Amino acid sequence: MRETEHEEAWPKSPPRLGVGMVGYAFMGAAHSQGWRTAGRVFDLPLQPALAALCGRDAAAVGRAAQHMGWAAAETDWRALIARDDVDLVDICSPGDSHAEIAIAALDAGKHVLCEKPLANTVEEAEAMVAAAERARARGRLAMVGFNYRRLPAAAFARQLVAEGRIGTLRHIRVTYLQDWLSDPDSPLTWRLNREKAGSGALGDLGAHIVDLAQHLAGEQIVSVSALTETFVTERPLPASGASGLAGNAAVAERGPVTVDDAALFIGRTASGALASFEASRFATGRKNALRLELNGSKGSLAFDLERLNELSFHDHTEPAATAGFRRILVTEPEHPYLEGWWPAGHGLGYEHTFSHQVRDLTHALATGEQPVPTFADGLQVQRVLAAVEESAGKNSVLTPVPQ
Ligand code: SOE
Repeated sequence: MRETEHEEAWPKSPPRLGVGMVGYAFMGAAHSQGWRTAGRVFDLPLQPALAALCGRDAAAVGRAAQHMGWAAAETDWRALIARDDVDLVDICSPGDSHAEIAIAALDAGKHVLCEKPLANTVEEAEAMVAAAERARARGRLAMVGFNYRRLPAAAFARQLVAEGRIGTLRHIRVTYLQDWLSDPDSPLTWRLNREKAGSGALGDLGAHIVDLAQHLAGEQIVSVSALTETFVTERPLPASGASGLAGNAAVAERGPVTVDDAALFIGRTASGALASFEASRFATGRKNALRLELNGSKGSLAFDLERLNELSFHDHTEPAATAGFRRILVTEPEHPYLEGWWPAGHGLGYEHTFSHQVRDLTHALATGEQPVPTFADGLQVQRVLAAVEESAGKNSVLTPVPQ
């Protein structure tokens, strides 16, 4: 086959996008899956190259790099940012590192993808937004990784709301429930330390449901009233070799839990709709149960992460005799993101949201358009979380019931 025929048959590979990632635990593994897979499913305008993985423990990060498909390993994020083969820095480390790494990477001329929540404080998030604005003037872009926006069912729900299919929004009702901390002898990990994590269930799970609710509704939460609780106030230190077994933990040194175990808050949206949110790590039996319902004047939508290929839709304009919630199987080629995957009915999973995140991010980088959610979107979520903590601190929401 002559050279030109070959080129026409097999288009050239798209330009390389060198990625450097900080952190290799759960989110690092999930993001690696997205970076490895997206270019094999979608026609990306940039081809991600897993250039380098960064972690403090040289042996552990070396093993993780080999296992997850990264070409090199670094033990200092500053060295990662300085690499010429890294065009984008993906931050999958605990929240206390997000601001320092993102600002340094943007100022060094790299694009940035930062895991949620954007930062541990509003002040840090504001500094990150300023850095993103500086960088955008130089053609470098930043995005925050609220991956649940990229579930096909969630993206399709947003389309239906935007088309007016549920009419005027009246209610948002969303919960995100896990139970991995319900054992009081589970060790005191970084997620239970305010300096490392910023907050507990509120920032970890609450950030997701605030962003997702606002994204689907197409409007923001403007006021809240809240309760938070720490059910278990101290736990065995991991260094003491404690396990989840009561016997070992009984002798292990214990340390204080300095974040919330659960948050419960209500709020109003800009249009006056009422919203309720619940985030807990103590909902025994619920493993990763994000459930959302929007009620409007013309209909309702409901979603359950444990049935993530489905969206329930009630069209209230239908005759009552035949109306009711019906299940939409969100696997048709015309549904968001499905064009790259399997025929109708074969279904996707949690991990696919990270490939969708890479697809959208690479398209934005290639065209120079701002990827969403932006750091400013992340800052707005941080402000909602801060208002929740302020309200919970006042305990203003509780009126004693006369006994
Ligand atoms: C918490 O356990 C967690 O890992 C969150 O940090 C992630 O953002 C969520 O997608 C799954 O649960």
